Amino acid sequence: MYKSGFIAITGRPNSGKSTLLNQLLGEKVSIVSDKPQTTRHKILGILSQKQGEIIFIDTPGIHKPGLELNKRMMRAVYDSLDGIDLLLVLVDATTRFGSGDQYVVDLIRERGLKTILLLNKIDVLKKDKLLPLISMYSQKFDFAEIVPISALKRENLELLIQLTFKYLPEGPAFYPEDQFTDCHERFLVGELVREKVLLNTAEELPYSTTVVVARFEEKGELALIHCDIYVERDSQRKIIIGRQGMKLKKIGTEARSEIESLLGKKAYLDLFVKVKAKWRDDLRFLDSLSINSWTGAGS
Ligand SMILES: Nc1nc2c(ncn2[C@@H]2O[C@H](COP(=O)(O)OP(=O)(O)OP(=O)(O)O)[C@@H](O)[C@H]2O)c(=O)[nH]1
Ligand SMILES: [Mg+2]
Repeated sequence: MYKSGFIAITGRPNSGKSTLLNQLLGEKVSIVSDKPQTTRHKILGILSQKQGEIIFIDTPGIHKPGLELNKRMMRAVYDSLDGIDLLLVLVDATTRFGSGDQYVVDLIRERGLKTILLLNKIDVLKKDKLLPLISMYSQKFDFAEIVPISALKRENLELLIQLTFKYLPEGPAFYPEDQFTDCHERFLVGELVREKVLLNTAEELPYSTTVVVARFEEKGELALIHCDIYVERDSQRKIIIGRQGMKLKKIGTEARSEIESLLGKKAYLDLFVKVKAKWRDDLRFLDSLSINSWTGAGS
């Protein structure tokens, strides 16, 4: 019996959702960083196996939104819960249960979806912490399963895939077998640049940065790419550029190497850093950043 269905991956920022998606697929479709609120959109990852097709939806971390950007991120979370067959909730098992976790539990209760709880990062968890955590969570909600995993070290991921198939309905494949995401290359290129900015900056900069792919042109064996990195203040622009442009150069080198493996060709990458005050509350600018607005060459 061939099965197929949609599974959303939710949880607090930094719990490891995007790491899990990438490891499940064996492909990098969603950027990862040690900074919270890395993922800002719904990202589809498609896993085709003999038994069926699982369509995973990576989502932004659940947080209380203030600015318009954060409201839209939370809307993406709620949207992704509509019509799914199963919910995966990730918890960073190494952090203490707090109000943010309660917020997640309340959301799950409210939705009443079939839910598997994943206690992530067990590779760095003291063994004696696991059982108390499982018993605490099982009192909070009637989870279909509770599975300790390490997304990073791929512990229990095969088991997780088999378990998820158990909860999927019989159905046809929705995507061609070799397709592993619905994201356009142009979008992924911008995300890879943003990831390298996140990895090379600290404090409020990751939150205040976004990337716009202004040019994406493939000419035979070469990709010509021009990205604008937006920050909110001139002081932030200076930090990203760094002394004698060294930081921007490092960001560019790191991003280009991954872009080249993504596209399977040489890339010529131009990065510019621009200031756009309060862009996170600018409705029109945010509209222009939405995945659906990506059109043009290569998309
Ligand atoms: N030790 C350990 N670290 C992990 C594991 N999974 C993820 N991480 C780390 O946790 C951090 C956050 O990972 P992400 O995958 O970006 O987390 P996320 O839940 O997608 O975060 P947001 O997109 O911000 O909501 C990164 O530094 C990962 O390397 C794990 O199993 N073990
Ligand atoms: Mg993420």
